Amino acid sequence: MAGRTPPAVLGAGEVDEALVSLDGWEVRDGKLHCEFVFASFVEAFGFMAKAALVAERANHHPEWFNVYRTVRVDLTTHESGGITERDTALARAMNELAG
Ligand code: HBI
Repeated sequence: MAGRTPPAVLGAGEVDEALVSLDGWEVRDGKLHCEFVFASFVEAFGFMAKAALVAERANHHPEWFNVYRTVRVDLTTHESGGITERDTALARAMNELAG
């Protein structure tokens, strides 16, 4: 949101700690990365639609790539220049949406 102070970049220890409870996520190229595989394209796209609403509400948006029933997601906070609690929060919300 305009005027918000960019959140602090998490240290490696803080990211590792968050990853313990973020099933399927890892750090790749300095971003939180996950590959979701759904039963069908419609399931994958439904997930993306729901995640888009969560992202828009938080004004924090994923980098993602969809092919058929796979959705690859990379999360980073551009304005902070690294992984922040905004990314771990969105990752957590995505895991909940994916079931
Ligand atoms: N999404 N992932 C991500 N990282 C950002 O830094 C970011 C964003 N969405 C919107 C946003 N920043 C805005 O707050 C700024 O572009 C103004």
